[in-house]
Amino acid sequence: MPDPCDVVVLISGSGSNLQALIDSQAPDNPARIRAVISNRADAYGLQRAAAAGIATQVLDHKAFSGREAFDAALTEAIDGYRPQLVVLAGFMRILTAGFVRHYRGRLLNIHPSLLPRHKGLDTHRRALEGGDPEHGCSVHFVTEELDGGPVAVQAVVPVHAGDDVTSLSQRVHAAEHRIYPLAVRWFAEGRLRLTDGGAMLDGQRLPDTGFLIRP
Ligand code: NHR
Ligand code: GAR
Repeated sequence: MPDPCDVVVLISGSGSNLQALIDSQAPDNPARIRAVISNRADAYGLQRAAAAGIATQVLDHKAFSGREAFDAALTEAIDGYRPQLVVLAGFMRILTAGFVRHYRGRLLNIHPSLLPRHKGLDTHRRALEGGDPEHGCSVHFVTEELDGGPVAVQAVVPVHAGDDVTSLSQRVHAAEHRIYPLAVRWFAEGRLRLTDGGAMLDGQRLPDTGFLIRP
């Protein structure tokens, strides 16, 4: 068994991806969620964490003079737990270059699209309006380029005739809840890492899609 991998999870909302990560904790999984930090006091994910006995903290970005000050406080809060991995799970604040550099190679995000398609917000609506035959989600290492870091895992879901944002986002969410625990576990096991050449799994360079999962 590898050493435990301490994880801090950042959230802003419902925390269903956090729940999937909590549910994936098991004796044979080295990932250990040590703390959950939210920029919103009303994030439901804080209740999920508390119910699982995980430490929680709220850092309201509106209480800071700007992004640099918020990210400095966030860094201090995170580093208090000395994590090997920081996971963005529906965290809705863009992070400064300094923050991203500090956690280079140990910062993952899940994004609700097949990157590099549909970076940014409102991805399900854009996939529908673009007539995309397929949509999905991507786990990627966070770099200074917003939603542009190397992809670790990607899951494809079909777009069905008659889909609306609700039905499509539900299908994507179900896929998110499969691939985020998988990616976090691979990282915790030392199998997934970021190098100057991109994301690697078991010593092999991953393709631009990351490890690709099709329906
Ligand atoms: N930070 C950096 N530097 N790089 C990334 O790749 C990041 C990041 C911070 C968050 C998640 C991302 C997503 O998966 C993420 C990736 C928030 C926004 C945004 O516009 C965009 C992308 C993502 C998260 N946030 C607004 C802001 O002004 C606030 C929006 C809101 O509060 O609803 O920060 O999509
Ligand atoms: C997820 O769909 C995640 O991909 C997305 O927010 C949702 C959070 O759900 N992330 C972003 O849009 C980041 N900008 P959750 O709180 O239930 O995990």
